[in-house]
Amino acid sequence: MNNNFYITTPIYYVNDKPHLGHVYTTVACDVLARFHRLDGRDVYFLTGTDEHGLKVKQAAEKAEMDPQSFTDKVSQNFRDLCPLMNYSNNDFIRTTEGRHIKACQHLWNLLVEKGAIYLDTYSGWYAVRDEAYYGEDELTTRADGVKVAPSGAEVTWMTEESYFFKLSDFQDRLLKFYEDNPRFVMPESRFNEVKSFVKSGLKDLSVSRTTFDWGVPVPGHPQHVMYVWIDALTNYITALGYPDEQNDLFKNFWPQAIHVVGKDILRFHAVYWPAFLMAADLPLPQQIFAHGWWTIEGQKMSKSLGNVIAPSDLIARYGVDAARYFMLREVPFGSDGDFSHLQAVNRINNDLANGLGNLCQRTLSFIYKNCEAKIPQPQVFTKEDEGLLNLARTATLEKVREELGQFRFHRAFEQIWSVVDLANGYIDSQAPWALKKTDLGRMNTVLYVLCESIRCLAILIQPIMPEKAKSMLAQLSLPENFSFDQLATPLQPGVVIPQPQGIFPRIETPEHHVG
Ligand code: ME8
Repeated sequence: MNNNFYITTPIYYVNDKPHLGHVYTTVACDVLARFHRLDGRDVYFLTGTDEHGLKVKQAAEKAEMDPQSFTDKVSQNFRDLCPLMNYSNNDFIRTTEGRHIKACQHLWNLLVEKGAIYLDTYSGWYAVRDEAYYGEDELTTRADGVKVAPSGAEVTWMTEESYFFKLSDFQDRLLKFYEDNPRFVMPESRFNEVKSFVKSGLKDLSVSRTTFDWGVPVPGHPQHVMYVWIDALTNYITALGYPDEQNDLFKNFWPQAIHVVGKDILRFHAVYWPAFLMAADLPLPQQIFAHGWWTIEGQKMSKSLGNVIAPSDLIARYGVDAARYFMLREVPFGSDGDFSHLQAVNRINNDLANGLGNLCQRTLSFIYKNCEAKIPQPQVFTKEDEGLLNLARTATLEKVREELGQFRFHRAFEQIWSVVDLANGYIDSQAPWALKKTDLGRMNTVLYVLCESIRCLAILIQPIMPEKAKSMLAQLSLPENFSFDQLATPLQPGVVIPQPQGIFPRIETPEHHVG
């Protein structure tokens, strides 16, 4: 396995405030970034904002601001989320930065040099909301007679002089590449959609606009700005120092890139982006994962419905770590999910308060009260003790690694929670409170095994719930931040632990909140 790991989120449009959907993708990437760092890999994790294009320009006009001041303000909302949601990103890129404009123009010139871009005129149905042209056959007519794209966005007829990218030249090369790289797009069902789109024939892609100026100017032809997607996709290499291909970041990380995106923007990442890179003779990313879509209590998230879930609301209700856990535990990452507060409360109370929280509280309070607050000295381990210790110290990490390698967050968390369940069952069956009266030596062994399980659980949950993990480690008088190879370093008996504090509070049911 290569030791470098580069993971990216989409860069988010700054036409609106961040919501659950944006947080979902970035938290998923953050969990992977943290996991791989703790697993001993060199990680580079990138997120940022997409600040050009007609959609952003129109949002700025609506706000009666010039586009740059508007994007400065809205981009800040996304940047402020990084500490709030505890993202461990190495960089935050904005497409209005000088380094990015330089990278886009360099790539553009290269594509012109290679004969992949030419000038022509373009007419077609354009959806501002999607920043995309659609074919007549893709449109439907709404009850009010307005034509709409498959996404529901209204389209208008546009004619403009435009540069084109020779996408049609890349059909065979793309199909060959897909065949040679059967895990390039995940999940597989989405990869099949991509392949059939490419097989159905690729038309050249209009890659410049003259009808507005909020974009990267085309070198030597500044009345054209670059199509926002050619601009946006380039962010992934700008951040690694492109066009300086000898830069260490670029050399080490670019060929290892994994792009995590929502299913809405898979085509741009799995078809257009690889074609641009092929045309420029640049290496392609390793993989693209397209996750599913959140609806809110059965409905699309939208401002007009007033059902947009703001990250600040999630944090206020559940706390950052529980919110991070819930989003990735509840729904398989490639599938669509429906968000409801009731589900969130049930999941958090069940897995965190009753499951992990209860395990810590029962074990550590018992030790605090009955063992002079000291980690007990174990005696001989039974088969059952060894079973739990082995699951916590070694077997679970291997399973988690395997599941996360397939982006199966929910299954990875299930593996960790099988340790929680086993340990909770163990405390019940071993009943240290009864052993206290009959066999102090055995009681100490049981409590030690439980402390070891808690220690390993704290280490394993670090990528998902970094703050809760720190609190758990502190309750065992351990410092924060353990890499996974420290799973094998057992607790020292005799160490004094602080008075236990509840780490995973129960959440009231939503009805109580509303009142
Ligand atoms: O498309 N459920 O930006 P964007 C799940 N700038 N994920 C959601 C979601 C939902 N309901 N809503 C949004 C763009 N997302 C371009 C990307 S990349 C080079 C350029 C997430 O602000 C999901 O990751 O519209 C989706 O792909 C992304 O936000 C779209 O963000």
